[in-house]
Amino acid sequence: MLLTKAEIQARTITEDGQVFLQKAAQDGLETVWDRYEAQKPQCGFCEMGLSCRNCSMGPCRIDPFGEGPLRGVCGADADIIVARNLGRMIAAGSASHSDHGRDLVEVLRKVGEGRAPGYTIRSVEKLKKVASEFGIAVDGKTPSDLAVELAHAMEEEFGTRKKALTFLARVPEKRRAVWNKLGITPRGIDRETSEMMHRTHMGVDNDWLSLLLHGLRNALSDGWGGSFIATEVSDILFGIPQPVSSEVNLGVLKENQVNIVLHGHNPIVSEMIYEAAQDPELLALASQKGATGINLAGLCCTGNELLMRRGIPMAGNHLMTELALSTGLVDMMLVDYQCIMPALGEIATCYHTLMISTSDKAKYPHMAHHEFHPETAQGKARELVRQAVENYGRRIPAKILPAPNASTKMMAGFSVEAILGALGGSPAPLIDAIKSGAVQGAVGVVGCNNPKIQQDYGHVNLTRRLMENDILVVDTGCAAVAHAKAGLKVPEAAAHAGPGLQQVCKALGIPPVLHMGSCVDNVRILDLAAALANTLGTDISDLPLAAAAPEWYSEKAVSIACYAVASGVFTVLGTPPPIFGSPNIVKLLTEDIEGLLGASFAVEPNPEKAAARIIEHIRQKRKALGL
Ligand code: XCC
Ligand code: SF4
Repeated sequence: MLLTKAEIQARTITEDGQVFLQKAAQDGLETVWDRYEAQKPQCGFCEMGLSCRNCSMGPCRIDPFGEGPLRGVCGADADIIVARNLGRMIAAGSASHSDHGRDLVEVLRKVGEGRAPGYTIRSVEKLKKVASEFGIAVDGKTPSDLAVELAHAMEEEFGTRKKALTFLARVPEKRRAVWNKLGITPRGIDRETSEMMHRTHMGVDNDWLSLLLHGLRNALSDGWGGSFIATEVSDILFGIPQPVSSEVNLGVLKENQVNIVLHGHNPIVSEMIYEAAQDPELLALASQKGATGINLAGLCCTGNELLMRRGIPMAGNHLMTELALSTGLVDMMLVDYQCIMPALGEIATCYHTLMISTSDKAKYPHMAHHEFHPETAQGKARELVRQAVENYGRRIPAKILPAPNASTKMMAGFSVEAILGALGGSPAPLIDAIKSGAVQGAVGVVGCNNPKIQQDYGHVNLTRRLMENDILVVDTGCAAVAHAKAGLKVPEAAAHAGPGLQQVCKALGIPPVLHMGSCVDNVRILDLAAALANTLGTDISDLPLAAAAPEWYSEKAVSIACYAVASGVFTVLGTPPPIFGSPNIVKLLTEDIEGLLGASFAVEPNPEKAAARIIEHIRQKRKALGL
């Protein structure tokens, strides 16, 4: 059934999204938005966090109006049930990032052992730096030896043998004291997740405050542990991102080239595909088939990883993943894991697209499974790129619709190293700009798309307001792609910033919105915040900083938001988390937690109002610093 113009516009602000929503409808596809409509009304108990199925005496639910049951069969009340549910969301998010990190550590070890042909150490400098942080003597050792030693040391981080995670050494003293006082210093990465699952089993931790405190510790084990390892090891293996120009939106898919779209999160597979796509033999095959080249494009965070390091263009963010297929131009989509809708495989059956899953832990309906392992990844990548090339000729002309709009230019690659590089090697110029007021503060705008919110509306409007008020925006994940599509990630976009920020951007030749990477790369933002605080000898919570996730959907986003607040950063969520069934917990997280951590959460779906709150927060922080 075709959609009306109003229906389409209510779903997304993006031009390509609007075109391909109609194309998908014409092709008879059911999209994430249709399935969301079909789910309405969604369960009110679950929305409020008041349902529990943690054991087989249940499922249970608490009546928020006090007319029905106020306790589950075991006796758990609203506070306990909401806290347990939130705790399990954090555990799932933290586990996802951390398992991603572990997979990279495995590759690092195998590279060192000479068992991962095709992979190498691209940043020996970072390898040495991180190895030193782990107490490994680096002098006189080969990169291979160091890789093995560092991998072993990192494997230890996942277990229980440490009192605190190694990367906590980068955290300002004052912040560590806060964590020690509250008893939330993260220990082993897996340990905190495992303990969360234990605590939320029936009959274990039934004090909602104690559960939530452990939730923060679990989230910190992600932020300063699993995700931190993921980012640092990715840099060691694939290189530290440096500023790079690229393009974004469905216009990056080429009619006359073999289009391979890479979707998911972990760069392990996509980096090998990137290498294979340069293979002269495969390029020759492509031209034999009538294609002028092999074109890679990214979706979600696998896309962000490739964009940051190789300048590979982005086809889109989370809600574009189905619509990308409806162009009829995708010859192969390769997925690894996380945020890959299980609907994708079936949608692809409408086209000639080959759908390939690559991880032993992530299989999907209607996808061919080609498992990648470090030992065999190089050969596997060539085999799959060859298949994609051979599939080029099987496109169905009647189903092809190239994007009517040109792709939008963007810049990416702003690792902490790159930002400090642009500043001349130290954070001092940024601190000076903040002191002078040219830059009022900095905000991380991060996270997903969610069909409950008009696609990209939350990100783009919040970010525009912040820029206009001289607030530097750093971003990651699908938010970063939203900003790029809106044209905010080119130096010329500084024209839309306030006068102070405009000047700083012009002087440095940078956009007002800096792409810092994928979702695990939110730790780059933490790292930068910690470096600023350390330079000033203060705590992160003293700085004029904030974070926002205007359109978040995933459990990983819950973990990220929790480690941001626990690290001292005020965080505004656009979609409401399932906590409103417990007034006690809402009060704790939005008010009282400030006294414990120097930061709190806010929930504000309206981006204009969210911007106003953040601007006010930054004003307060500046005032407290005497600025
Ligand atoms: Fe995007 Fe990272 Fe969210 Fe997934 S979670 S929708 S930001 S791809 Ni990371
Ligand atoms: Fe019900 Fe308690 Fe079991 Fe949850 S743990 S399902 S509230 S009995």
